[in-house]
Amino acid sequence: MGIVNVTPDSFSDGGEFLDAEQAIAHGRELAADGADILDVGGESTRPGAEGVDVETELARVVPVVEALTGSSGPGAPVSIDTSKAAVAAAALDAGAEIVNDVTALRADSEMAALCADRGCRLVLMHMLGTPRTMQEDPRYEDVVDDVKAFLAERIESATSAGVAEERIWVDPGIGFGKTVEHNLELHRRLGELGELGRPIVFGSSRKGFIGKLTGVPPDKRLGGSIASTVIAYANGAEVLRVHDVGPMREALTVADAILTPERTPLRSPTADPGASW
Ligand code: HH2
Repeated sequence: MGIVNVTPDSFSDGGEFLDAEQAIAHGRELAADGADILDVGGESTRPGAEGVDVETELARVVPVVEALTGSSGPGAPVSIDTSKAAVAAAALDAGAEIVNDVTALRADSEMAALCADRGCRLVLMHMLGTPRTMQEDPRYEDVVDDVKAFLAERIESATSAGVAEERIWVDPGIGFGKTVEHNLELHRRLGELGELGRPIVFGSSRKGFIGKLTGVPPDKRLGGSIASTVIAYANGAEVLRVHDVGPMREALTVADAILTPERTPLRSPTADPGASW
């Protein structure tokens, strides 16, 4: 899942793709690099972020979703990263197929019915508190058990509102109300979320815990993001939400070959003097 942020203030690429043309070009590039899904978002959820109003978010995302879907799009399904039902509805109308709601249907009382009605895929993510406050001393009894119980309750809430269970994906919400140790524990014990019986989405790309471990700024966190994403994949994540699709795809292809050899066909490397190694 390649990230297309149409925002002025996202933590790692804020402002880079605010202009619709730039965001569309970026989405096409991510698809060409091998993204299977493009996740378009018009509101930053970084720690401390203020929300944006619905008109602003609509104006940012709808032209981008329109251009990246349909016959002129690059062919990867689009997900809309929003917690507002009006934005999700407009994005679905424009061609999006997945709703990625970081509040897991808690922010907008219309969201569950919309997703049930449209039959779209739905990502339910764990977050402790709100983006404005979530990093102020987050505490858990046991982070993995608590995240799992939360997601089980949100699945129940979504299905009782009419969302088909097989359309739901779950996400532990790396960085959303978690200390470095909470994030690391979620990597180590990610397999326990498999007991929810739904595909796991995992988004650690360039996030703060990598900076705290390595001391490097967001645009230099590729190495740390690869380590985190590969371990999440090895521990059961099926959808990896990332900024750097090309290098991540290569890392996951190699990881996949090690973990499941029968699934990986060999390719001929271009210009590789070391190919016979
Ligand atoms: N993380 C961010 C946004 N949306 N959605 C899911 N399902 N999982 C995540 O971990 C997740 C998400 C935050 O990252 P980013 O979009 O790069 O930054 P910002 O919120 O500042 O735009």
